[in-house]
Amino acid sequence: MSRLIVISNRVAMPAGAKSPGGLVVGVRDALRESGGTWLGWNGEIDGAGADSPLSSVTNDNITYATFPLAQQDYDRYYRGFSNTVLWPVFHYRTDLSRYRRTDYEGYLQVNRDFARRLAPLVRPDDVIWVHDYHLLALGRYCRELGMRNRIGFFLHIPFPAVEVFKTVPPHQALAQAMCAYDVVGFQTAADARAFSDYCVQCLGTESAAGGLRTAERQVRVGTYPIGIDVDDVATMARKKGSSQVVALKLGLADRKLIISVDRLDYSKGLLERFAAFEQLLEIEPAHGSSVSFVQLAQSSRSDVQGYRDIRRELDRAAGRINGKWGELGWAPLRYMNRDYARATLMPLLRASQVGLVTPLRDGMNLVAKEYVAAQSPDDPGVLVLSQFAGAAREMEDGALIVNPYDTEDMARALSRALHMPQAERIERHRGLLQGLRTHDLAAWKNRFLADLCGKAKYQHENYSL
Ligand code: GDG
Repeated sequence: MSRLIVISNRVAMPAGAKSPGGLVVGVRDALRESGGTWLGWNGEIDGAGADSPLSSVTNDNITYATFPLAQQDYDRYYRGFSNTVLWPVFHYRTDLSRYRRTDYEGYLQVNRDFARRLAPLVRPDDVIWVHDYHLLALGRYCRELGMRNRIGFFLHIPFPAVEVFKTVPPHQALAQAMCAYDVVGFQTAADARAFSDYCVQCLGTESAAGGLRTAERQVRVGTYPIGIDVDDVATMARKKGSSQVVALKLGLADRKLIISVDRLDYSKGLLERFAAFEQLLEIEPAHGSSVSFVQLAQSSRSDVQGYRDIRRELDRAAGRINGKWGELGWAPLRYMNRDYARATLMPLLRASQVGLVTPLRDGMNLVAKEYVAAQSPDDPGVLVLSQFAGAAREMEDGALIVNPYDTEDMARALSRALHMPQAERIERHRGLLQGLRTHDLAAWKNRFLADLCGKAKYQHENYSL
């Protein structure tokens, strides 16, 4: 039986996060089923970098093979090209992109190192699944080293429109490298189309049924919307949660709760969301003392300039809103930069009346899905969701879809959500939950692997999004 090898920038070790998120669970399940290896960076910086040995730990049928990065590789590959060019451009923030040729060379070098580390681990019938924007070029280096295995790639973030992608100077080389994979998967049909359009228009690649045809191979270009483990989230949400959840509920008294949970990232639209909440207080001052907005923002990539800037702006905006609207015993906006356990987050989502998920651009957005799964079906909260989250494609019938660039639109949606009758909330929630179960985490993994391996055990329903 062929084994699976998963490669991602970071590896989630078995003894790491006590309550791993959806993606980690999905990848581990896939690996456990067929036995396999998860290869990637261990999160540490070490002078030896590419020369340091691979360290391996085997647990529950999975081998975790990890290595450190040298400081220069981290600066060029991770902080530089991945997070100061690809991340902003793929989220349509070309203004934040800072291209440097040395960073790009470092990016390619690390992609080559990943391939070099992979080569001795691979058997001829292994199937290889590569994840995300850090490793766009890995497939190409695997081929150069003679690997003829089935190799698939999944992009977790959006793929931008052709003219936007072209702002990345080495756009041609990157897209060509992506065509070394057998399957290139995206979150939404729009992302898949943007990639195919680019290849046809700018590389002259021939389009073929289900994808593209290059001189070397048939590349399947597919849509695989990532989902969540619905029952896992629902079970966690029903628990009482930590003392922090209890304290929040007590502090709320009869006030309604609007909640947002994000990584602290400029793509998540937090400033625009704060403005919408303020507008709600302005148009309906009665909400002033009857609603609380809690924004949890787990800090991330704080050594990248764009992230430091957004953090400063958010601190300022939160202080201003509370200064203007707060009372001695109450602050309307609670903005927290901490990492919370999932066992705390899920009951918090359930305790709220509105889930406000308004990224300016997002590959999928798992929080939107977790919010719905965490609700009580008898008295569910309402999801207010940005039209620019990949999740909006699946959730437009049940969520209130908003344009995050339109403050009034968001404020009106918040008001509508806060006043929505119970029967309508139940009806919307029922439809959303059904969708979550159809496109869950197992379906995502099975559909991708079915296309990659062509095996009956990964059979799936055909659906398009
Ligand atoms: C990328 C793409 C795509 C949040 N705060 C804490 C915490 N979280 C968890 C959430 C959720 C996850 O982190 C965030 O997932 P998202 O999907 O919302 O966003 P990204 O991190 O940007 O993920 C995205 C995703 O990949 C999967 O393909 O959907 O579009 O950008 O699960 O609950 N978890 C813990 N503490 C926190 O404080 N433990």
